[in-house]
Amino acid sequence: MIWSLTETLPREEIERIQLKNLKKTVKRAYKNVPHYRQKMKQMGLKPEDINELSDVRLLPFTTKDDLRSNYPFGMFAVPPEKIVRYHASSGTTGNPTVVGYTKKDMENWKECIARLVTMAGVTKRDTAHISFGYGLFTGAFGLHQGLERVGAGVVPMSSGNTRKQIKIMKDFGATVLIGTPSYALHLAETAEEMGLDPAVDLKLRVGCFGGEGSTEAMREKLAETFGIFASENYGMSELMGPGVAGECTQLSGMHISEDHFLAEIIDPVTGEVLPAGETGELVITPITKHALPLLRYRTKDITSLHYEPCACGRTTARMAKIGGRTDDMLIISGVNVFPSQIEEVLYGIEGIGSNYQITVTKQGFLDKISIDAEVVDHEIIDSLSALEDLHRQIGESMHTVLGIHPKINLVEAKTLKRSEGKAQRVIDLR
Ligand code: DLL
Repeated sequence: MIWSLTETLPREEIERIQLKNLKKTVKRAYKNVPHYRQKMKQMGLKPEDINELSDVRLLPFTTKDDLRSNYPFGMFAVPPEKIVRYHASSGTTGNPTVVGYTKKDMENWKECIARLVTMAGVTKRDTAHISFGYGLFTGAFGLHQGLERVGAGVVPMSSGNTRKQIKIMKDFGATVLIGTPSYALHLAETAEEMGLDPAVDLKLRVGCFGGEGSTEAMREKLAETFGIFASENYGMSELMGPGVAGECTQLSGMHISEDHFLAEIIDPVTGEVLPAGETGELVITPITKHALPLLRYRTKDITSLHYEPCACGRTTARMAKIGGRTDDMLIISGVNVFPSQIEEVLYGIEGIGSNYQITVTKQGFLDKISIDAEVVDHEIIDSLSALEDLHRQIGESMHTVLGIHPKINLVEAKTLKRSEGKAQRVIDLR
């Protein structure tokens, strides 16, 4: 099923809409965001210089650092009274990246999600169980409002409390599961532990997963264990949240809502635009955003773009699975974590040394992160209660900053391995 005929327009028509929307976005950014006006002036560029789609290449790139240095609302193009929603995601250090939405942005967001869930086969007859965490993360609210737009019955379960999730899914007869693929696998495992066969005892028929990468093997496992069609979705808070791209039943890449997002692939080192089909860093210009009109946002996600029409009837470009990132961001069960945030917390705590080690593992299907930190203060080392206080303090600070609970191991000074060259702070064993 196709939600909007826009998804099936001939290529020239899609590009005509993209150019119209791009021009409006550049004008909005230039007029209302000092950061862009200044950048474009420095480059000798005016909004009127954007006359064809390929002129997007004339525009400056935007990075997470730009959002960080304009924290919280410096990149917004509208006054606060126009904002009806805020969300945020992890910044590399210190401040999170804040995003805002106007009423129109919210309408567009719902539309993009309605397309994604329809692509996966969701209809108004479905009951959708949302196991993304509700809060500043865009995942839960994004899917929630788009599913309502389609008319599905939404169960806003949020994350955690896994056994209760299974009971509610079973009792409410959920037919659609929304969440990260790793948590969905954990749900399946827990259902089995509870003596249930997820494919028989639950009524699920579709899963819309995303927020983190997953392998084909994970998809097959999800499809088989729950007896569902499992689709993958891609998105990013800065660009909208979920809603940027998603898979149809052909499973041949994630369709991008191209009337809302102009996608490019660049060489991450030179910044040069690469031809269709080549692998590089995904750069996206959201072209209908009013609150936060970003130009050429560097996602740091590695993928490729494919423009041949899909057998499903859609003509929109498809992006391949994300093959990795160009930076060191870790995704721990859907939560973005930068090693620099961990370092900042540790360096702010008295009695902790400058050497630390982050280890990421998989326990069952869930990601686990542990942090080894050296205690350098001898008075603390000699006192059990001081050690416990320190342990608690680090745990609480990590939770405040990262939104997750890493396992903290306090070790004696000078016991962690020193590197001779670049310190390898992160060991990812997943
Ligand atoms: O994860 C938005 C989202 C929520 C998408 C729910 C889909 C479903 P952020 O928290 O800002 O936004 O994280 C964005 O997550 O740059 C990718 O590195 C990663 N990511 C998101 N979806 C996928 C995916 C949401 N399908 C960052 N495959 C992105 C691989 C993904 N990585």
